[in-house]
Amino acid sequence: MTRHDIVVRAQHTKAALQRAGYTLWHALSGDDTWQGARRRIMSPLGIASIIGVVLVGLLGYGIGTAQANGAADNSGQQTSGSGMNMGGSNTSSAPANVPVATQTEGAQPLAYTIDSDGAKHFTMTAEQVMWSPVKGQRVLAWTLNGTVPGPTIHAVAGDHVRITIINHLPEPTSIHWHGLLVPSNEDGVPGVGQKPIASGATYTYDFTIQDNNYGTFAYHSHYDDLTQVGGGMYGAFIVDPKPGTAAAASEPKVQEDYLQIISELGPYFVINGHSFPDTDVMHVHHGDMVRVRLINMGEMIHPMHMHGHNFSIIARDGSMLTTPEPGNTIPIAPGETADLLFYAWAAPGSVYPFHCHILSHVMNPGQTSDEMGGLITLIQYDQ
Ligand SMILES: [Cu+2]
Repeated sequence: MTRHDIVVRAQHTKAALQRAGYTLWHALSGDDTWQGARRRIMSPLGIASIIGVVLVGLLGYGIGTAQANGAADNSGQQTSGSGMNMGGSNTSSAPANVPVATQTEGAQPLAYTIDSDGAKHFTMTAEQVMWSPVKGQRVLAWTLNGTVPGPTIHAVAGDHVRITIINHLPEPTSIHWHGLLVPSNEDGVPGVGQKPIASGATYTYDFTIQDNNYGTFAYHSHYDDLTQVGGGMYGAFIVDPKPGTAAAASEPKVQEDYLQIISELGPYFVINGHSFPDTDVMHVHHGDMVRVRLINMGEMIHPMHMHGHNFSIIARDGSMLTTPEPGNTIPIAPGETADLLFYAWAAPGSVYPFHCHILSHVMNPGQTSDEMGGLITLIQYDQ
């Protein structure tokens, strides 16, 4: 086994460990009653699971230590294990040469150049960084351009686009254009339409966005998905309707337009790469119409509830609904997108939470139940 193989294997072990710890953390923190959780944990199966998790943990630690042996730890402050949180092991097996992220905000607009044939040409680099989901904690992230989420691609229906991916990951990758009606050889699925992009290689996707294919979409890795997508390799792909069309005329007129990409990142629940209290605040003014583009790139359904407002669900998966659906809670499943529209009726100075209603998803590892974390953002009325 080469050193590279050991590193890759350690990362895989880390992911398995993370998932095992995560499951146990869920059993304990409970989408269910404590009595129910305790019964499950004290059952023979529960005890066997705990022993299993501990064994996997010891194995993961052993491999992690072996590969990190002799290499200086330059990753600074790291996730520390506490209680049932397996966070300490998340980073102990991270390759020592992974740099700390130099940016703190993901989902920033991605600039492009215009090719000689008029195509909009975007470029992203797939790379690992140590990312901070919440102050004082770092996790190994698999990213595009060094942030979780990756940058936001913004285009117009009818655009010819090229997207070059430079793979600086220690393993192959590929990118899927989620919700875009592209030829199958541009769809980003290795073994179906393309070969994976090898570590160190560069690959350019090339397609034209169909005229009626506009709305809130996404992109994400489609290789070693649990590690790469779970590690942060995703972003928004927003397509505006063609100017001058009926679709463009019927676009909602909004004063504020927010994007929230929900996911899990190791033991953290994140919106745009951060857990509360470090999530982005949605600033509004009294009288604004506000759009929130929700995208779920995680592995769980999240019923997102908005305090103090009723919203209209105006689009799902990029398609406008013929009849908008009113509500104040929207369960958003893995892979789904939804566009919400609400009227900011309240007085300046008002603050309302928008949060997942599965209460174990509004906690960070190591927090007690009277603390808030995870999938919460605030709607702040500015003066
Ligand atoms: Cu949730």
